[in-house]
Amino acid sequence: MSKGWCWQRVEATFPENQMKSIFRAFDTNGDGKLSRKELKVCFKSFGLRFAGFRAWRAIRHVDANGDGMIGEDEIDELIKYVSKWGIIVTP
Ligand SMILES: [Ca+2]
Ligand SMILES: [Ca+2]
Repeated sequence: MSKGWCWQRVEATFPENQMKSIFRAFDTNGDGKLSRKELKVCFKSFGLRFAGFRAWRAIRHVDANGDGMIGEDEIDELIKYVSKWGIIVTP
């Protein structure tokens, strides 16, 4: 598989609790879940291109209960997922 245009990486390291509070901060409607729209804004803020596409991919990959959003208990998986893009989360 070739390294596609969509897998641009950023270099960023966050402690886990900071990363979680960043994700929570992007829950703009306060329902405790990250929608695709909220996630897109979040990824954009990391300087990632194709944020909308990434948000869609991330939710498809991470959304365990199938409600189309990232809930509190799915954030751990999301953190693992974004590490592929160079966003490294340390304990
Ligand atoms: Ca929300
Ligand atoms: Ca979910």
